[in-house]
Amino acid sequence: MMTDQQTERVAAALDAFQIELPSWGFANTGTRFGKFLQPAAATSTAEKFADAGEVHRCTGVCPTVALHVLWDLPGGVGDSAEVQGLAAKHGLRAGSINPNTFQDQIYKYGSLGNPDASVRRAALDHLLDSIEIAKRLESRDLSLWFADGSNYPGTQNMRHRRRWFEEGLRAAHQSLTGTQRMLVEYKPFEPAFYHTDIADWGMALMLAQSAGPRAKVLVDTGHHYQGQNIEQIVAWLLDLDMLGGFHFNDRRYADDDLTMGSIDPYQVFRIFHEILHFEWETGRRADIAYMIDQSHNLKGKIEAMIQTVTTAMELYAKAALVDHEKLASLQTRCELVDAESCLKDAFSTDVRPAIVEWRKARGLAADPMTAFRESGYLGRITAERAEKNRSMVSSYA
Ligand code: LRH
Ligand code: MN
Repeated sequence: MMTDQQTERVAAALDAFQIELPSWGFANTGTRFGKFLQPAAATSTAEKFADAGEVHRCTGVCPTVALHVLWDLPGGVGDSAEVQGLAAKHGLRAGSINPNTFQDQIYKYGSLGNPDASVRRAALDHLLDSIEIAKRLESRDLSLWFADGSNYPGTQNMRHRRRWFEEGLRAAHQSLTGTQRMLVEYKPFEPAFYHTDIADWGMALMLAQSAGPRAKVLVDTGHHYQGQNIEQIVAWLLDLDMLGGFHFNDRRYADDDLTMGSIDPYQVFRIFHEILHFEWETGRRADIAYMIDQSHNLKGKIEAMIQTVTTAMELYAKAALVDHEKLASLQTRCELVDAESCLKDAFSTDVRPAIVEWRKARGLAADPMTAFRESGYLGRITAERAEKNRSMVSSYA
């Protein structure tokens, strides 16, 4: 049973908690072995905002939607006004803007890291367009992931590519204004399988620091080698004031993009703990964008998103129950077992009743999944979209 004081701590934590939904999480996605089409899947940007609006209606904590420029604004800057209208229509705001420098044929040998200067220029121009889109949508974060790399030893000069990335990111940074930030995401491999130009947190950190003060590092939980201590990377970036945001998902093997907390919920808890302990110790809120980055290949896309958001709330609430004062003194006195128990006790606390109270007190549905299932929303969109989705191709090749 939780104490009143614990229930208040959960409520205070959730009042400050928000997590951003990826527009692409509502679309038909798959693997290189194909994709299984869902009749209710979203194909248009309007449908993605509608589905995100439904998730926000049911959960109350995801008022922003991450947008992928080529997928959600195929018309580029010119689509900004329409997208702004869609966001307002569904009680949402445009979130992080994700340029796409990996799909176009010109990017075969890379984008900002391509030996061909005209391709590097084209990639930079796309980043500058994306920054303009962010300005028009009043969205703060430019979220940068580059597929750049190579597949075979000796085929590319990795030093030259490092310098081209430094030049490109610096040039993009110069056109950021106001409170805008650029978040540099790293990934060890895929689609490149010999070297990736921004392969780990250190490379992302150094490129962000050389780009300028508005550049921070984005941690995608799926972008780590097996056994890597992600919360230690988080602790370092926090302490260096270089942690800009997260792409949450879960994995067993590689960048599996499974639903957050489905494989290793304690991993997410340990990450949230490092952040909340940092905020307790410094007395200041870490300026972090919590975002989801998943592809729901088999689960119903909206249900998977609601499941993810409720899991994120539970793990964040559990981390808010750690007795930071007690822990700090136990750490100083190297009382190992009792220190560890501070985390395990919090993690094993059932916070769900407190979260239901929190929801009721804010006029939200006690259980988001039930609210969604009883809303008839899925039936409606299935009827509207099934015909269109049936005509889609499902094969990879
Ligand atoms: C790359 C990545 C990146 C996105 C994409 C959808 O693996 O994590 O953040 O652009 O997934
Ligand atoms: Mn990501």
